[in-house]
Amino acid sequence: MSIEQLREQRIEAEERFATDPHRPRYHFLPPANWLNDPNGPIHHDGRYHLFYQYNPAEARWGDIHWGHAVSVDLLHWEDRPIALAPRTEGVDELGCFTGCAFVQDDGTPTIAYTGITPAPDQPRGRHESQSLAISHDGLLTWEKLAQNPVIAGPPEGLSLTGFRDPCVWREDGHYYMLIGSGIEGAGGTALLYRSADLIEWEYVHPITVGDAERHGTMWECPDFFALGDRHALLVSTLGRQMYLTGGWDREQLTPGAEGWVDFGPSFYAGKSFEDAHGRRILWGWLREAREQQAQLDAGWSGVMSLPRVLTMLPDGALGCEPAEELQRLRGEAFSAPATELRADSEVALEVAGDCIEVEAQVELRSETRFTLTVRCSPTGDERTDVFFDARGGRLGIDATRSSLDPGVQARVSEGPLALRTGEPLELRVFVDRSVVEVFANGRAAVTERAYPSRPDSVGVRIAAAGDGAAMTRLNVWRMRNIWDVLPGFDAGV
Ligand code: DQQ
Repeated sequence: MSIEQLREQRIEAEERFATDPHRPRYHFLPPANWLNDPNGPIHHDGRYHLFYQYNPAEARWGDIHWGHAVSVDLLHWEDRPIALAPRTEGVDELGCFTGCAFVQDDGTPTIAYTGITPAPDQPRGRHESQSLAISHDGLLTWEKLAQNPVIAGPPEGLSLTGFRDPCVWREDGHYYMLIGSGIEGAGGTALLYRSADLIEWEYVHPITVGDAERHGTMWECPDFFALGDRHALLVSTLGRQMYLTGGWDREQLTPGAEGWVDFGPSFYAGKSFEDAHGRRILWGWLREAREQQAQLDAGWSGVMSLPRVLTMLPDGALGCEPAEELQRLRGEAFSAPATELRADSEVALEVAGDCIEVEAQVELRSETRFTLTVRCSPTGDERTDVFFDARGGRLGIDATRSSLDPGVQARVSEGPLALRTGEPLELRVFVDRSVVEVFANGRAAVTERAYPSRPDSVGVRIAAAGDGAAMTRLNVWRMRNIWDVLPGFDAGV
C-alpha cells in the first residue's frame, strides 16, 4: 500500500471507530485488527520508528507480520507499509515474530527477528530460528537476507523452553545477540551469541539463569542495555515483565536488583531504544482484558503503552517516567485547591472525562490508604480505583468494579512502592478510554484496562481511608486525540 493509501486507511479507520467508547485516542494502535509486542523501536534520522507484531486480517493473534509506524514527536504517528510479512520458505512461513532493529557500522538499518517454520515433531508444531532483514530506503521497505536463517536453531545439548526474540547490540568490535529462552528444570534465561559479520554466529552461554519459581520458566523478549552505571535486562515472563540490573563483565550479567517493569499483567513484552537525546525509551504492549469475542466484535485488539523514559536509580532499581512530550497533549485544564482529606471521606471532583491526565501530590499519614478513582459512574457502581496504601507501601489499580459487563476481567494489580520519610506520593494517571496507566514517584508504574459499560462512567473522585491525607496539588487535563489532525494529516515525517 502506498503512503497515501495508508493515510486514507487511517482516516477511514478513525472515523469508523470514532463512536467506540473503549478505543484509546492518544495511545498508538494500528488502524484495525491485532497488535501485540512492540518490535525494533529505533530513532533514526530524526524519526521514531515503531514496529509491532501485527495480524492485519483480524483482531486476534495469528499470521504475525511486522507493522510499522513513524513519528517525529513521539506523539503523532503515520502508518508505513508492513515491514515484514511471513511465508518465506524455510525462514518464516508461519510468522515473523519479535525482534529488534539496529544500524550496522556501515549505516545499514537492520532488523533481527524470529522466523517461525512448521515442525510437526516440535512443541506447538513450530520451529524458531533467527533471521535478518535490511533496508536500502530509509526503513521503508525491508529485504530479507539470502543467508537466512542466520541462526538455524538452538545450541546442541540444551533442553530449552523456547528460542526467540533476538536483541542485538555492538560491543568491543563484536555483534552480540541475546535470544529469549529457558532451561528445562532450571528457569528462564537469555542465550548469548557473538558474531563478527552478523552471518556466522557463535554460541557463548546464558548471560544469567533465573529461578523458575520467582522468574518463570521462559524469558520472552529479552531487552538488554547499559543504563547509568549498570546494565539492565528486561524479560517478559509469568505474564508480567521484570527487570534484572547489575554488573556486566566478561559476557556475564551479575544481577544485583530486580523488580517489575509494571505491576499490571496488561503491560507486556516491553522493548526499549536510545533516542538522539540519550534517553532510554520503552514501549510495551497493553493487552486487552475482555473476552475474545468482544475484541473481534470491536475490530481491534492491543494498544501500545505511552512512551516511558527509563532511568537507573542509585540502588539499582529501574526508574520510569512518562516521556515529557506527553505534556503537549494536554488541553483544557482543571486545578483543585490544596485540600485536607478527612479519613473515610470521598470527594467527587468537578471535572470528568475518559481521555484525561490527572496529576496529584499527596502527603500521607502512616495508616492512610489513598484512592484516586477514575471512570466512575454517578452511583459508583462502576469505578476504577488507583490506590496507594501507606501502611504496606503498595501502589495498585483495583479494576474489580471497572465494568458491569461480566465478560471483563476483574482483578487487582499492585506492587511495592516504598516512600521515604516525608516524601509525598506523586501520581500521574493517564486515562485513555479503556487504558489506565499510572506512574508514581518516578519509580513505579501500574497499568490496567477498564471497559465501563455506562457512558456516564467518567467521574473522578479522591478519598482517604484509615487516616487522613493532605492533597497538596491536583491538576487534571483533557488530553487531545492524536488523530484529530486528520484529515490531510501530516505528521511531519
Ligand atoms: N510474542 C511474539 C513472540 C514473543 C511473544 C509472537 C511475546 O516472539 O515471545 O507474537 O508476547
